[in-house]
Amino acid sequence: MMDRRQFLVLSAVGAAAGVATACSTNKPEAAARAVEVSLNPAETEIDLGGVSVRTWAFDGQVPAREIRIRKGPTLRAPVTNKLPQETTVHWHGLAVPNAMDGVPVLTQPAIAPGQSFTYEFVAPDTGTYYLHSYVGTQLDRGLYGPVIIEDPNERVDYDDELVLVLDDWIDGTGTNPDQVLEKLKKDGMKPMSDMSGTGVTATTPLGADGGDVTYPYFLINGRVSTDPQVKDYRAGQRIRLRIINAGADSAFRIAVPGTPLNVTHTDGFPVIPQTTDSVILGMGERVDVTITIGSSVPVVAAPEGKDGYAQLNLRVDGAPAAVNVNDFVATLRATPVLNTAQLVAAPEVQLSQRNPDLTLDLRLAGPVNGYTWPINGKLYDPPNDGLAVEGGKRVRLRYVSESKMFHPMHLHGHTFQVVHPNGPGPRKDTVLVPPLDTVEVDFDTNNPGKWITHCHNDYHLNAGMATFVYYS
Ligand SMILES: [Cu+2]
Repeated sequence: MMDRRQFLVLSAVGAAAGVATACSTNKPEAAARAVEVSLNPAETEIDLGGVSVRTWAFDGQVPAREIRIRKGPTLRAPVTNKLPQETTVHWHGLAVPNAMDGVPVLTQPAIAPGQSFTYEFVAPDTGTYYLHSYVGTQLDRGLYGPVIIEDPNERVDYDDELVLVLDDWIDGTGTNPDQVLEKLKKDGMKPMSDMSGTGVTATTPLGADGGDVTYPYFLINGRVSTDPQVKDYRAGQRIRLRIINAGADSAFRIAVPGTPLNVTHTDGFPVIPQTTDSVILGMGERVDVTITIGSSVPVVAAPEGKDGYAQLNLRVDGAPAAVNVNDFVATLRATPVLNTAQLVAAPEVQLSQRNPDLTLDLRLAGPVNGYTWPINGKLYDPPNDGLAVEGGKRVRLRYVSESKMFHPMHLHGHTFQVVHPNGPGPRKDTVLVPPLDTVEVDFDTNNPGKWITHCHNDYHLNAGMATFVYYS
């Protein structure tokens, strides 16, 4: 085991050195090293598995090449913008210093075409994260990639690990995300007030409305389901799956036929382990599960309320999988599914017990006036309309949905703790707020700055569904 992990970390440093330099500072300790990874967003041609698209990506890859470092070293990431639009990079889920958060206007001027900006920080927490562009609808192109912060003290109880990045794909298929947003704003959406109910049931926890965009393809690790990625294993191996929903407008329910998922982490932080047959992830959420491989099986990710699915094949001893994926997806859709907000943080990462010093209500509405998604009746207008809080406090955010659509709500710069009726829920940075439901989260104001909180539906965000808290 130790050999494998040492190899993983060494190879990550080697990969970083391949594009730039893994350099040492004056200090001899390993912890003082910096790892440098350059990111070059540019227009490029990508093969999604027999489907060729012209899109925007980091260094010609979708997803971007994995960044994997141990907790400790400084990560330095010079970004050179080769796109025709301005851009930034956001380190989703990582509580970085505010100036490194990548939110235009709020934390930095966007990087103009041809210009560079260097992100540099020490990742404060271990776990499964990702980076993505934070300008316009660029997230719904190919501008995203996994970021794994390894725990040098982690007790290893798996043989291998596999990162799975889920995505909904439309760019380069005759339209692009900017055109999709323009059309949504021009045509508006039917107000959902005339629908009789939300469609929330035991088997459809996010309601009847899966999203605003119809996607021709759903991807795992940049591959369509008709030509999926194949990973080879031996029977009996325990595999840790790190699953990231990098989609823009699609929640996914994930399952492996005949294989229990042992959920160990959500949004990077450990939970009291729970076994489930399937798990649902909103956009921006992550989950780590371990599975024990029996025979060849696909990993299946079915977009909530939409046709189609994404797939990756786990091949055991070279044998093909004997699973009808269409039939499996139909069964999966008709079965209750675990929402990671129901989990409980592992004791070592629970917030200290403390009553909130301040509670802020964020009323989520929409669509109104065609296609806008206000919070507390206002559309995002930085740097105006922020919510003042104080440092050193426990703040409770109440996401109060007055909308008949689900919203994955994300807070930058902190990992909040979901509030359960009888105690702590999981530590997370993105939480599913089902239609007409209220979800409460607590966080400590220990990372000063202006921190956006927003819906991680990229089209809702671009239609105003954001606000920010600020403190010094
Ligand atoms: Cu939303």
